[in-house]
Amino acid sequence: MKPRLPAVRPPTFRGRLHDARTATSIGRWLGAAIAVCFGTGLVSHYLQHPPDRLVDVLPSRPLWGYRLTQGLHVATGIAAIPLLLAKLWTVYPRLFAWPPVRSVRHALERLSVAVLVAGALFELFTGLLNTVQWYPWPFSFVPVHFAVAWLLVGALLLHIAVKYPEIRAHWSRESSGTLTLPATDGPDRRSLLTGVAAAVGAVTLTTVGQSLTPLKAFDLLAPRHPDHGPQSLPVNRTAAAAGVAQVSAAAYRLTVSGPNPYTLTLEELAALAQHESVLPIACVEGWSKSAHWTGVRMTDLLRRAGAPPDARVRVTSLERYGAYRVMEMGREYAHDPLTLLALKLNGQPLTPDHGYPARIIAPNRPGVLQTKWVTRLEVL
Ligand SMILES: Nc1nc2c(c(=O)[nH]1)N[C@H]1C(S)=C(S)[C@@H](COP(=O)(O)O)O[C@H]1N2
Ligand SMILES: [Mo]
Repeated sequence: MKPRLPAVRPPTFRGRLHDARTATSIGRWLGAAIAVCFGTGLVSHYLQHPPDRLVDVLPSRPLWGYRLTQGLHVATGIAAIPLLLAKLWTVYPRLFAWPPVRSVRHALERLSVAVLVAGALFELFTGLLNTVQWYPWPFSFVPVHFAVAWLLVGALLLHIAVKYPEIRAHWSRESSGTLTLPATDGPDRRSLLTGVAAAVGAVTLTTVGQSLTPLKAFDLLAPRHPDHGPQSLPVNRTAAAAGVAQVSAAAYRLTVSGPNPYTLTLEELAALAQHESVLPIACVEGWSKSAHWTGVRMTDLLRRAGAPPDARVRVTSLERYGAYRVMEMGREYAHDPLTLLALKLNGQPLTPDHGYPARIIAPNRPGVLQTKWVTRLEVL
């Protein structure tokens, strides 16, 4: 912070914990976390809600792609919480500076800061509550979280542009020498930064095991543990919660519509060529886990219906209501040999909560689109 108007700065805020060097140090980590969170958020959004012209080009590889990007999205969002709090604490004396507006540049800066702070608090708060599936607000999460992300990134770019001279001046330790402040970091700043790093490390270590399974022993704070659930796989929405009654094997039918429509019983489905895929469920809420799936290749089912090799498919669940009852797959997913209508999980028939008798499992795909209790396929 260049002490441009030193007379109005309350003396209690002269310490190096509230200066521009500290704000820059924390700000660049916060900026990096927000950048990764934004980029991976875009990936997640377009995989879940692709515009029509993207549907057929969305790649089904790498098969761990969504697991990585969504794991990073949630991990960087969580890490950004202590970073944002520390950054706000560092700069808050400036938020109450007087006079509130000194010039056009200053007004722009304050406007960008207002949008930036509100946007960042909103995104991290709604994102964190989404990981525990708690929605104490009247709007729907996805479109609003997506829209405010753009607002936040716009405000961040404006902020960086307006602050560029200060950021450059305080980027490295040596540059503090251009100020009237001492050139070396004192123990105050160093201990603040160490404390912030420790907080980031602690929240990361106690949550990242929800998707980075080698660290699952430390997963104490995440809402899901990768091992907790039937067949050693978490369940996002149980059959009871989805209103799907116990499906009887005798009554179940898979109907496939297309040029040559057909219907199969469960026995007939199980008699078709079975294949195994090792693929993760990667939930948008941040947990993910790999599993062994056995079932019929989607591409075999489509070929049998006379589908052209670039056909899309619409998948419908037995679930009566709910946002994930119907899902569409572009051609890359539908014709990937790893994409299955799975009947078994880790060698056992699916439990009702994992989608008995049949569910979709496809590579590089958000968990919400791995439809459970599948009863209908339509060649599009
Ligand atoms: N029909 C249907 N399929 C669904 C869901 C759902 O609510 N209804 N939830 C999805 C979500 S959000 C996830 S993360 C995965 C989880 O699969 P699992 O419960 O077998 O782990 O299932 C998906 N399939
Ligand atoms: Mo999910």
